[in-house]
Amino acid sequence: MTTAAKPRSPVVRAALIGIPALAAALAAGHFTAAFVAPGASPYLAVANSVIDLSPAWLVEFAKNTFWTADKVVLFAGIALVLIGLAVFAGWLARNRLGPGQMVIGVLGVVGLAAALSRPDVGPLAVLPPVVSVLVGGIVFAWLHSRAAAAQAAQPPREEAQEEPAELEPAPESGVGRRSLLVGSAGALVGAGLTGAAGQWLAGPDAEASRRAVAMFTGVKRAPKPPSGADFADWGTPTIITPNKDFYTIHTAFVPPRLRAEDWQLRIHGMVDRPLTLTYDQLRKRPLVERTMTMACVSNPVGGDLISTANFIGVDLAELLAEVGIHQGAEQLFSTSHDGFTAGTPIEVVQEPERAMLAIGMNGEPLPIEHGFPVRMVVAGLYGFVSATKWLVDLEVTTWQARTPYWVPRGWSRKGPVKTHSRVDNVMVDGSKARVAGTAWAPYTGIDKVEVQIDDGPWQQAELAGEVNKNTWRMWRLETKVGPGRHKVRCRATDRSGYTQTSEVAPVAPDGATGWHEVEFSV
Ligand SMILES: Nc1nc2c(c(=O)[nH]1)N[C@H]1C(S)=C(S)[C@@H](COP(=O)(O)O)O[C@H]1N2
Ligand SMILES: [Mo]
Repeated sequence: MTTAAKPRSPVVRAALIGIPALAAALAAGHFTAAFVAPGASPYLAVANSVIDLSPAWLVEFAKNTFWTADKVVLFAGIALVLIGLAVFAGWLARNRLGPGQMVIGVLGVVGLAAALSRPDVGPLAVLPPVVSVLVGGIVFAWLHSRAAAAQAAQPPREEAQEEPAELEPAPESGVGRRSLLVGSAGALVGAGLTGAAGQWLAGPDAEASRRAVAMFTGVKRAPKPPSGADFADWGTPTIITPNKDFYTIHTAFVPPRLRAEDWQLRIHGMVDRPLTLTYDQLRKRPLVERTMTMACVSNPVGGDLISTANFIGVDLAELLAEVGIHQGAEQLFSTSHDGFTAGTPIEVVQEPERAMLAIGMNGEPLPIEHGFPVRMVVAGLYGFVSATKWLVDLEVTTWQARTPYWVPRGWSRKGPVKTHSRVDNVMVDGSKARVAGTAWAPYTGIDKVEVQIDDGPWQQAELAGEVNKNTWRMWRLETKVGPGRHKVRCRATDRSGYTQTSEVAPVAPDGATGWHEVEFSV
């Protein structure tokens, strides 16, 4: 038993009470949510609500500053705020338990509001935050009583502070001191185990369902890309992007984990014969495979938020013909299980072989983060107006009647992919530069790519073979260069005769423009 122990500082004591109570609360809520509604896990619900309530400029700033780490930054930011509040609650409770419990109550109300506002949960969503508050409150009170027991063994504080010169090392009881430490550590370990169990329980379902879906049979396969369709040895990407490298963009904090067995798609609105499809019904329809390039409107000039896959699915125009689209319909309004929505021009999705409900990607069932079990993919439109993942509802409607997710946040209603090109690589060999890159004008097709070194003449690049007009196209050029520093830029012309403008536009509201330029030296 140490008698020379210094009294614990009030902040350390507050942290030892508050942080384990917080961890226990969140873990208990997460665990409960695994049974009733994974989206109602208080931490995740708050994070998702923060994303939804953030003003457009902040989301944009976070995306531009942290790129795909924006979720990690948000995760850490919320954690820091919560830890601060937990320590504050512990400090408020330095004399009496009540004021500290108040903070827990307020946090509980925030968690409850966030959970209930999630679009992908039912009324049982009240349970996880309520369990959080109860468990948080109990653990808080329990640690508080341990701390109080430790303090009871100390001499009265006032005396000690009046006569600092005579202050002996305050003999806090070793037993009491250890009691709080042991309690805190125990609560933290318990929280960790409970949280992990919740994660495990909520997690494997979707992955198991995805494995059970396995392969698709009777698919009309896409033609193999012709040999020489990429210039990968010159530094371009391959035509097909492996699933693990395919860019990923979604507003959801964690991707919804749906099971194919539970999935249903409602097709309704301005249609003659509304329809509800199960996964089995969908996969029994004629399946086609198409090589398609997808691009994000947030892709900056020269950026890599663009990828290509072999998507397997059902032709959307055929399905819509079956339900019968009314005169005057303008928009196909698609809704995700997580509440995200997109609006696509109805005439675009009625074009044959342009839009699909995809269930497979590069020979596998859709990966969870790319929309398992079903997503939309439309050739030639940015993802934010067309590529709804975890698709659950299709409403045929007017532009007026429904406003999709990104529109009030400052983005455009319409989003045709802008014709673009990018320099992927420059290899210098003596006095020769070998420049290679990618060009895309999905649904129109690339006609020509030109390359300019410094202020020299525009030279026509060699185009690789075309896979189809919906897919990106690789180009290369070998040219003589003198010693020194150089700039190389490129511009594409599509099959409508349009040549990329040099005018620079930002990504919002409807996609960046400008020529991509790269420096190199010889
Ligand atoms: N449910 C849902 N679907 C979504 C989004 C989203 O935020 N939520 N983002 C869209 C955007 S902006 C793009 S660019 C594509 C990205 O699809 P990917 O992640 O498979 O590349 O998905 C689209 N579908
Ligand atoms: Mo996007």
